[in-house]
Amino acid sequence: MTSNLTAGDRQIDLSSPVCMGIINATPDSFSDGSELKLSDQSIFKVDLNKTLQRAEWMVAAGALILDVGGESTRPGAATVSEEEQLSRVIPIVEVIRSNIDVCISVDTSSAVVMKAAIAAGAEMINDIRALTEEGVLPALAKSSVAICLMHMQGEPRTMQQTIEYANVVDEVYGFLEERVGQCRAAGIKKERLCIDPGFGFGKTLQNNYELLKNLANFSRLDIPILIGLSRKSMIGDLVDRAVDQRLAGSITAAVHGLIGGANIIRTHDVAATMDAIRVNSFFQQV
Ligand code: 7PJ
Repeated sequence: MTSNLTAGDRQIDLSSPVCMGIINATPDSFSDGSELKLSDQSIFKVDLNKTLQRAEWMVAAGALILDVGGESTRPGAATVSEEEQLSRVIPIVEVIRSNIDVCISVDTSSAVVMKAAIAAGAEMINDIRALTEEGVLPALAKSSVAICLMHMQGEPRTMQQTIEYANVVDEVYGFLEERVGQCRAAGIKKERLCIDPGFGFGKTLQNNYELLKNLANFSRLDIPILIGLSRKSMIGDLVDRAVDQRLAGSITAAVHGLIGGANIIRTHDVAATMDAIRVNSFFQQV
């Protein structure tokens, strides 16, 4: 499938896979939030200069989308209030919007945060709850932003405690198919959607690799596929390394995703992931 993703006025060419760089604005985010914190403050407040620098660096390395998240969704994380999310995310969206020409995605499940993010210049919404929260579907139907629908079993705080699937690939597929149907019924054009099996979100190690191995199944939905594997436990559990030492494992997994037809790779390591995309794309063409 070689289509475009429509994100507001922007057309993102997916004839070759693209990178979504992760900009976390959460204090406990396991990979970069704490580095972006103002060093002399005990209360978490993101350093906008450092964040902008990171964003510029990711775009220079080839990211076409930057994903800004203010709600930590790592296993065990507590929910974050809308007010707190707004105070973390909106200044970042504004500073990126006024300095860099890139598609800004905001990682949220809240209609209030979505509306504010779109008003501040976000062109994509990445929702780990796939637009299931109150008021979200109609709010996005009125907009023109791109949308990522992700599968999750349970809620971040408890999702790794009880995990149950009869057939993980079929269940995730069925869920995403239903959510795509709901979006289409609300009047959201197919060109604005992408789907994500949600690696690590209420899934065992085995479940994650079954999904990765069977990623090509999801292309039957004829919607671009986004995957987020970067530095996750599904890598760490196999290589037994700290989060910032999981690059080789993450790239290996990403390449399997590319072979399975992934169109958008969500990553902390844009330069290395772009290299993997280029090598894999050439390999596929010869
Ligand atoms: C994902 C995400 C993912 C999408 C996070 C982390 C945890 N959004 N947000 N897909 N993961 N769409 O980055 O490790 O896999 S937060």
